Amino acid sequence: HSSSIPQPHVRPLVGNVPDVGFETPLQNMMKLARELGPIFRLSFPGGRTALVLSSHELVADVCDESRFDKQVSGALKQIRDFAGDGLFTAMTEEPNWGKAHRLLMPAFGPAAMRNYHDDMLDVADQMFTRWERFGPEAVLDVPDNMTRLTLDTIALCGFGYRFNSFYQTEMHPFVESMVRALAEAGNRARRVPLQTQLMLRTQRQFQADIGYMHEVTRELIAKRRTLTPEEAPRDLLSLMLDAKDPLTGEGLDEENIRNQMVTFLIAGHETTSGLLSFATYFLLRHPEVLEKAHAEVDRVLGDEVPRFEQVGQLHYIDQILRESLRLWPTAPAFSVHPKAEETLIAGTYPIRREDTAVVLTTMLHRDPTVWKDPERFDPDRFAPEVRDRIPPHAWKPFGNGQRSCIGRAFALQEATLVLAMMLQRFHLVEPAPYELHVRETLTLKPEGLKLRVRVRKPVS
Ligand code: MNH
Repeated sequence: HSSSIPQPHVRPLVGNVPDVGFETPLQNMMKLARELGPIFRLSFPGGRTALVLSSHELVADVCDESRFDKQVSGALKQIRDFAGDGLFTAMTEEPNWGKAHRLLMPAFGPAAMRNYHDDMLDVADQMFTRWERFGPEAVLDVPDNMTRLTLDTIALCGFGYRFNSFYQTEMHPFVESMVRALAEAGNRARRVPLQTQLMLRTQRQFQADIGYMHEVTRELIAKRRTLTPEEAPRDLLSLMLDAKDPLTGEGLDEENIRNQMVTFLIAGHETTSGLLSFATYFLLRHPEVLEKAHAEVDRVLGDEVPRFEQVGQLHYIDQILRESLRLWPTAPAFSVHPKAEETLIAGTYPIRREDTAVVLTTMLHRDPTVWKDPERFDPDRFAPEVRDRIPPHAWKPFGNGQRSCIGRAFALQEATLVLAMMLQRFHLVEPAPYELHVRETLTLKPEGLKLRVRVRKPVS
């Protein structure tokens, strides 16, 4: 019966790898979904099978956590070479997942966001002050700026460390190592293992990048240990060093703390910087949305430095971010597998325990049975009076259930604050017509998006 699931032609040895490709695997899968429909099959070297899902009915079924669990395979499994059993790459049944999840949850709850406000403001102010000084003629690279911003923000909020990316010409070397290692992890998942074994230089570079990332985190821990308890900031790092899991009474060991730090530095900035970049892209494209957003920011913030309470009142900015995450969810897919040996998806499609169900979020978010005119950018889809009508599993930019994004509140707090400050201070100008070019490094970014800004009003 499984033969009724569409699949691109399977080639010997490499299976469907050429269909997915290396530069733009996600966009190639989007194309396949448009051709083959809401479920299709891919076969990979080593006998791995993936069912790629993009309708909200099929996705709702695999979001049933009593039958499905996160699958750590493919690129995620390769990322374990540097993020180990950190939250993102741990398997649910590994004791360290539950332990770290329970221990860290309080630091990511809505109440904890207040603690991060001053640091978020600090870094955002660095970026916007720099923009002001460059003046209205300067052409700013949006993803570059947003990446510096989000990396500095997570390092400062999480570990009390300043990368000071806005005071350097080059991005911090951690970013280069991280981007290269993430790309290699993705590529490894699509090669036959023998290929990787033959690529000696690539292997050496991968090991060097991993070594460097670990060195950075080791230094951060060592620096922290030189501080007295009174001097140490109450941040993620001090929580990880001191707190005990309420269930087992155990703390996290040093290797796991390092894995969590690499995880937060990666997961905590790539996706949020992509979100801010896409949101900026959509604002430049939609003058009527831009105008409404300026009006809300003026009403809520006036010309004051934003306070924590005000960020929660920027409802239209929040809608813009949600709609940006609908069209370009910057973590564009997640994977699950059945807990039992075999089950049926939506009572119809058989899937085995070792198979993967890939939720292709970018196409789920374009399911025409849920979203009217799905390609159109329209923040009003998330207006308070209509958002309850969106089916429960139709919008999943942060993944599913207990394995969903722990940093969701953090990301939205940061992105709302930053977008609002940008609109408060500047008129946005598109320097030259930009054609969207989505670059994939496991996450998505609008590569080459440029911006000029004209100061609107001074902020006191
Ligand atoms: Mn985040 C898991 C998307 C920001 C830390 N994140 C996930 C998943 C998605 C996701 C999707 C689920 C992946 C999977 O099922 O395999 N995350 C995002 C997006 C943004 C984001 C779209 C910003 C926008 N994430 C952040 C930030 C942090 C963070 C900011 C940290 C400060 N995310 C995580 C961690 C996990 C995760 C940690 C793994 C959680 C777990 O499995 O316990």
